[in-house]
Amino acid sequence: MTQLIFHHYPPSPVAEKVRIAFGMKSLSWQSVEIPRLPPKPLLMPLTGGYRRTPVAQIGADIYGDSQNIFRMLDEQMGGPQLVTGLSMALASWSESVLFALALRVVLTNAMDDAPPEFIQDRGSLYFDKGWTKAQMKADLPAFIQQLQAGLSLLERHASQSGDYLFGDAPSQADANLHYLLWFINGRWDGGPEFLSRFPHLLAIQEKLLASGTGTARDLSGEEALAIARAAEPKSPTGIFCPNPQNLEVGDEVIVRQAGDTADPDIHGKLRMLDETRISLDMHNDDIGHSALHLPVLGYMIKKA
Ligand SMILES: N[C@@H](CCC(=O)N[C@@H](CS)C(=O)NCC(=O)O)C(=O)O
Repeated sequence: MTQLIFHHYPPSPVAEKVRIAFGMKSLSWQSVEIPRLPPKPLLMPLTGGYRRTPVAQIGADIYGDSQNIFRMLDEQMGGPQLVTGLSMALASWSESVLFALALRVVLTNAMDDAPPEFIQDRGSLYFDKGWTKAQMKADLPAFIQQLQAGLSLLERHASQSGDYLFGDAPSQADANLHYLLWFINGRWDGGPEFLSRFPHLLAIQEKLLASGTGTARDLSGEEALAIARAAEPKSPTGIFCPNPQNLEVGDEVIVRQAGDTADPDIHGKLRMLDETRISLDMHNDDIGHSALHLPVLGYMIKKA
């Protein structure tokens, strides 16, 4: 049986970014469906409070954030290598710029119909403090314009890039494109017409969709916790990069999402630090010892 466990919910676009990578690698995986809103009682013991979706698990090693999950897939799951320095850089830009714009467009359009607690929660994660419905609606055309500008840069590139964004084989860069298109197309009434202006991007997405999302088998949240409980973390420990904060293995550290968001602080003991990943040793009454892995880029790391 596959050891790869994926905690997600079907409508999550960031989870879709990873599911499409499972297809690129033809992986078998175990699927745990988590709630769209906190509380997430069967996930929190694994993540020490990290609440974003998706999360990947191998035994007692827990991987938060899609950029980190892509790295883990290449390191541990075999299949074609998907990540390059440039694909990671593109992932960062597509999340911080394009996905942020797409979220504004989709959520502003959904504001009058979606459950208020959902809009409130996502507003606390993604929008500027003090945002109002009226302001979001008034700004909508300006955000659509920016989204169009961003996608048109990728469209211009795709018109000359070959079958995929980085040539003849799919990579993380294409997954970063796919989740944006999937989200805009599926969750905004005006999405299909808006996207029809980007035929080369849509052609890449069609090829990705044809290769699917791998083979999934359902697993309950309780089973996933039992797997973590029965395992010990297997990931490396040590400091493997220049270390401007002079952190040492075993230091109590706090990691939080960069920016002014409602995400909680994550507390743990430093297990491993390299250029792009921080790993924390966590201890929890329910599952015992686990390791939480988060990216460095996009996260503030501080000694507690
Ligand atoms: N940087 C994170 C962003 C993840 C993210 O914002 N995911 C959305 C779902 S698509 C989320 O966590 N929403 C709040 C939630 O699920 O509780 C990543 O790449 O994984």
